[in-house]
Amino acid sequence: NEVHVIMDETAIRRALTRIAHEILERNKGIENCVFIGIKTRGEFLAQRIAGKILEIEGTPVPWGAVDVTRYRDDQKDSTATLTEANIGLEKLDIHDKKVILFDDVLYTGRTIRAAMDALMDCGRPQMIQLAVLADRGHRELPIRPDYIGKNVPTARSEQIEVALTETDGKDEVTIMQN
Ligand code: 3GP
Ligand code: 5GP
Ligand code: MG
Repeated sequence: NEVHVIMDETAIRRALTRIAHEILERNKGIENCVFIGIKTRGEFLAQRIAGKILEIEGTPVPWGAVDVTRYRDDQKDSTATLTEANIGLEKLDIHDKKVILFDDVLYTGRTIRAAMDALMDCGRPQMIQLAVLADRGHRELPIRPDYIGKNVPTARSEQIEVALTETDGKDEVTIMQN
């Protein structure tokens, strides 16, 4: 098993800073935007980029997380909940908002489809955008990310491992050839 580091701590920090600026540029600021991270690691990407935007613009962005495991197309009992994070006890209001979804790795696109399904059940966003730390290709649905940390061409047999400080004690993206 060969393991290669494709993003170290510095590369991850720079990519997230760049994405924060790209989000601000594309949306001409951050008004009316809500960040939603797909659990587990997408949640921390949403939180970190919200933190960077607070530093850059001085504006807090409402952010939360969604667990879509039970919403996937390979599950029968479909329910998902938006969990509030930095916005007190109210439910994250996505109605008429520009929702930016965050995930660590984009692969087939099925998780994102499930997340969009979950969102639509909670309100009607004005728009949905997608940010991912790594895009490994192999889409099975017509889904493309708006913000990409790193494009990582992979074979299906390869596996990307994303370590984040919050969950894994360090920031590192590696690729593993099985
Ligand atoms: P995440 O919840 O932080 O995204 O899906 C559960 C975890 O398993 C994911 O963590 C992800 O990092 C890891 N994982 C690795 N390979 C795969 C894969 O091919 N499919 C899915 N669904 N998860 C994977
Ligand atoms: P998709 O639904 O696009 O096929 O897969 C996306 C989801 O599965 C992401 O939330 C991601 O966590 C997980 N995933 C798919 N492939 C990989 C991979 O190679 N590495 C990691 N870390 N996660 C993956
Ligand atoms: Mg993920």
